[in-house]
Amino acid sequence: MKAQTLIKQWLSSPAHRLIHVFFIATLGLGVLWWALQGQTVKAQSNLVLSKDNGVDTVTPGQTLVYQIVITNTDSETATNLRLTDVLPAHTTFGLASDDGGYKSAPGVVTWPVFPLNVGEQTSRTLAVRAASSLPEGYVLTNTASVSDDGANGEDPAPANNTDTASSVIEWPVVYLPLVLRNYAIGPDLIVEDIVIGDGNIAITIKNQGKRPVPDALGFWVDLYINPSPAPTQVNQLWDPIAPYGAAWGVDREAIPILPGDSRILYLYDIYYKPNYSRLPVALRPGDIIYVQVDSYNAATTYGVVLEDHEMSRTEYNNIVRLIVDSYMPLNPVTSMQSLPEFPEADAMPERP
Ligand SMILES: [Ca+2]
Ligand SMILES: [Ca+2]
Ligand SMILES: [Ca+2]
Repeated sequence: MKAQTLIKQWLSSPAHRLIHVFFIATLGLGVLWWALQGQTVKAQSNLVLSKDNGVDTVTPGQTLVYQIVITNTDSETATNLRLTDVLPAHTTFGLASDDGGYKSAPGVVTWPVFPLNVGEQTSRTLAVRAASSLPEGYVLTNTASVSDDGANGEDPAPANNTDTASSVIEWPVVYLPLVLRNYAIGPDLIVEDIVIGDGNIAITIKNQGKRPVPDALGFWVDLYINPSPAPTQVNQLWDPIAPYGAAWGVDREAIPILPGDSRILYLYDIYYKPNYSRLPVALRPGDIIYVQVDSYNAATTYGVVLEDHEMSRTEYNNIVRLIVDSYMPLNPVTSMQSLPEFPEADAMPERP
């Protein structure tokens, strides 16, 4: 009983309470120290890689330029960084900056190793070309990865050492052949004006295209009076389809014709070909006249002058139509001096 009493007295004494508190506090501090110790941030390097090519869609055959950015976000220098990029299938390697090299067997681009200081950022550029046969909706996926030699500790977040850029193949809305057609650049001859008066017919032809009408070969202009059927295309001479008509060989000093320039042709002028013409005594109201410029060349399907619309196969604009509104006698050839001064030019496509 005496011993029990002594223990009770000790347990309830202030000295015991003090020791008890001290013991609990020491234990708590120890646990706290242990916990903090486990969370202490170790010195290390954390590499972060990001990759982008700036586009979401790409047309077949287009070149894609990828930018790969690597950052060391932690507190130690990273050494001997290895950067690799796995090219997407159906692409062709173009170039890699900073001496990057391509090995076709695994289809991987690698760069020479490099260090990256704390907080430092560096970038590499890579260009590849998408195959021209890729279908609409195909996804080109390109992944780059970086790692260091671990000399200053393991990367604490390896997931962000890799990044992928994806681009979806999108065919152009207007297909390539059509684009080329619409952008054909060449000469473009038109009949700008026809004036009937003073016993004559004046025909203004113009090159409204962006290239000169060349001077290598003269071209024909045909005039059709009451043709049936109406002329609609090149290589329709007036005489098989009209009772009357006329022809001019535009050659010699009339060519070349620069963009925007015009020439005026008259009945009986030096380009008029009486041998290939037959005119009525007079034009009458209701007569229908057609004029076609660059009307004939048996060797081609476009005449002599390959015009922009003939390259692009767009609307043919070389024929105009006119209805005569009043009676007008046509002057006959009055003198030989209005016939060609030069022998028949041989630089003209021969008519049948
Ligand atoms: Ca990382
Ligand atoms: Ca034309
Ligand atoms: Ca033509």
